[in-house]
Amino acid sequence: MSQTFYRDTWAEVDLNAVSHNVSSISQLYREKNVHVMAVVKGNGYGHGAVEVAKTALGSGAKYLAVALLDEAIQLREANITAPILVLGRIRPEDVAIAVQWDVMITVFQVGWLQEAKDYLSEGQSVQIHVKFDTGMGRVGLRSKEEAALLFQFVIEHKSFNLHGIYTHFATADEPDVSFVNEQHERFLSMLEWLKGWGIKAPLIHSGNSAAAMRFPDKMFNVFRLGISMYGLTPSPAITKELPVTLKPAFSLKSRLVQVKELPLGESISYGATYRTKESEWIGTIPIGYADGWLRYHSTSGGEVLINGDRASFVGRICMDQCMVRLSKPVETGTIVTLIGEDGRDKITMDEVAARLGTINYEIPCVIGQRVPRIYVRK
Ligand code: PMH
Repeated sequence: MSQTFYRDTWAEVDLNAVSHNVSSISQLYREKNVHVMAVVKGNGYGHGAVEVAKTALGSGAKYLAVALLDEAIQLREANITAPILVLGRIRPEDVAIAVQWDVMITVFQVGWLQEAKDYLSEGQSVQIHVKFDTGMGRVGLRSKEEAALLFQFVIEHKSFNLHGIYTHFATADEPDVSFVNEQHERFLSMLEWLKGWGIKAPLIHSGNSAAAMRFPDKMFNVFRLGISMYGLTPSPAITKELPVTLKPAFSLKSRLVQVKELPLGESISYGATYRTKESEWIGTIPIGYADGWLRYHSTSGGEVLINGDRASFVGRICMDQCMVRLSKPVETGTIVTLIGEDGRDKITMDEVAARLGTINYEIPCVIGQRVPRIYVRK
């Protein structure tokens, strides 16, 4: 849902780009029975969870994944009926809420199962995906001893319904593939060992975007597609070897609210850190750090596009506004592209991420809720 808004700054999310990305990546598996689990945690990496989820499902994804139970409920409240997996640990006392909303959960601790059991009533059962930590060091079963205890408990208690087994790669986006191979081998050996016990799950998954695009032979029957569904590359180091052309879905736009000519030596913004070096045209943009547009954009050489021309931030970024130096006067109300294409030039998410010394994932996630997302189909 595009909300009503009264400000001149917005994020434009191209749902056709999402659709294109999901279908092109699925195409890599067209002859195989491998399905997409669309990862829409963190409000769909800042793009809008509900809209992206609906688009992904409409483009062939079969499952959804989120980090939190709250995020799963948000999708259910939007009448999304596809299977949803919560990737993070939910509280044992909330297990009946997961059942009530028909949400699958991630488990990896026998103690958790023992506690959660008491919160399920007679006849109630919850769908679980058991997570193995094969090298990410975040959450998951680390050893066969731990796994034996957990699976023994699952076998003995009908209230836990094994629906999936999975793991997560730490380095699938790096040129050196040795650690991916190691994690894959560890996971295979766990699966083999479980098979010896007669334990099988309908869904087995390990891959994220990078793995799904680079290592099709390592995928099981599902992969969890996050960043590249949004049209972004998992890491600049592997961009060239990707087998699909991704279309970025997210642009960030605003409109100039004031344009003025300042004579030599005038100062701009808090601290008066910038002084005009000659007579300069200065434009004011209504976005600031309360929108997630951090002050660092102005101290790290950040630029925007205006009528296809680049303009640099000058002076400190304020809470709700910031200033750029224009090469020539333009009309108040002219569109400013902070992320995305404008005519002959574009500012990519990777450019913005590099400016902040971070990764593209972080950028749309931190664009605040105060910035409305508007949905387009280009
Ligand atoms: N599966 C799990 C368990 C994840 O944590 C993530 C992304 C994905 C799949 C999707 O990965 P992709 O976006 O690379 O395709 N998780 C995170 C994270 O926790 N920090 O950055 C990305």
